[in-house]
Amino acid sequence: MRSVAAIDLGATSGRVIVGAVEGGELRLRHVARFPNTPVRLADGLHWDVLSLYSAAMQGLGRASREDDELVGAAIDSWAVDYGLLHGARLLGNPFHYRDARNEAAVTRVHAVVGPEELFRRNGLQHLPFNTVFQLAAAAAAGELDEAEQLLLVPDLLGYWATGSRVAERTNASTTGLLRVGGDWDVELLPRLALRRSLLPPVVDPGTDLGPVLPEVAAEFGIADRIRFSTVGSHDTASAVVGVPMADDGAVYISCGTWSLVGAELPAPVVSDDARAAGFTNEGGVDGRTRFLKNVMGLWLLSESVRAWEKVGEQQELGALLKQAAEAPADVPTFDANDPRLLAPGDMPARIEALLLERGSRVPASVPEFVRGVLQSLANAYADAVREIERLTGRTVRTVHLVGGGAQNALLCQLTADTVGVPVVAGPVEATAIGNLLVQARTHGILSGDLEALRAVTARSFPPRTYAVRPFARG
Ligand code: LFR
Repeated sequence: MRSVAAIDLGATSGRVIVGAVEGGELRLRHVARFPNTPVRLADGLHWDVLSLYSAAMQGLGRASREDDELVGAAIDSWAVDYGLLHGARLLGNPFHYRDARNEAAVTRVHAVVGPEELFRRNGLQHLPFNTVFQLAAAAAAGELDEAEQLLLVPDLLGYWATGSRVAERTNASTTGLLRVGGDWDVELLPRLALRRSLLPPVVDPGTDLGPVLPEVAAEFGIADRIRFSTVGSHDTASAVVGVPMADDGAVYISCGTWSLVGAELPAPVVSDDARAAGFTNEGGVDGRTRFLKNVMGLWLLSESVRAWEKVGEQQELGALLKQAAEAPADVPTFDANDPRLLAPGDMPARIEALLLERGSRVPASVPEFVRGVLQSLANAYADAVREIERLTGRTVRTVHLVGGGAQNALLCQLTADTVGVPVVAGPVEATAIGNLLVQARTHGILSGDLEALRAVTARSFPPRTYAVRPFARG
């Protein structure tokens, strides 16, 4: 039975997962998991992209040695970040999108192309780290002078593995430089003093990138039969493929470091209303539109835990969540989308400052604090769902919550209670599953449209449903 491997890189960890289809069901085999630890240097916050590449290729080598029938591999990761190349040489470590340098660059870009025009062209929610702003910061620092080509993170690793240079479409759609539903914005590029040649050709998910290079195969012990192809290389695009939603009454929350709250639409919505509400139109697999909003996500918790650990208070998240479920329900809440929560740093202090600013009391205990964070996220989800209904005219009857957050029972329950519709939780590995399903289709292991692929997910990974609790809504 032929199988394929997903290399799925998240903001805090990466994994290699092999998938095979057996009796119409997708079976997963977890082969490798490795940390993704950003490094702060004098010039800013960076990704350790060489470690990620090396760990991913080692994982793939192991996967191919353990499974004679492994035929393919594909990479997905978070969006917007990129490496610059001169010839084959990487020019410095890629910057992390949470680096503070983008703020000043926003003003410079907006002086050339205002926010309204930018949204009409690229359909994106304004996020200060969209590649278009990062490139303005890079240009100001002289980093583009020597650069011949830009490759987004999954495309960069794919290039190292195969020698093929492409820009996979779903991830390219997050740069701000792709016309909504189209190709590179060749009219905008010169206005921003960006060379067209910096950007490689755009390809769709499901494109063959060729076999692993012989020297890479030898270095990492990867079988030379393995061919790389593109999938929804933006992790969120793969996650949306992995959501077992079946009709227009469903929205999804892809919940990990970020929570992406959205609907899948046949075409973009670039109305002023959508822009004002902070919605994005990212490119989906098979030409679908991911109409969604970035909500701050579990970053609020992971960054709080990091702050507590720094002062010597070890907090085990599992135990904390149990205690949080027993904390009183009327916890103080804050705006989870406040941009001041985006950067790394002391999260509990910033959250307390937000609470004080709005005249709220500060939580009396860590469990109460955690419950306050989760309730604030649930409030932000409910607002986003109401906006989706208003902007698309759809009536939402189900929320599918996928990704790591699907394991967080308290978050799922608070979301059901606050949005006021049942939450269908899982699969946890929706991103890797979406990656594997699209690859399986590319290799002829599966066939059909996204609905057919989602039916495989629904059969293979029974979800857990959280009903709305009577009287729980505030
Ligand atoms: C989620 C994600 C989001 C993107 C953010 C930054 O992992 O890819 O979709 O907005 O990370 O790249």
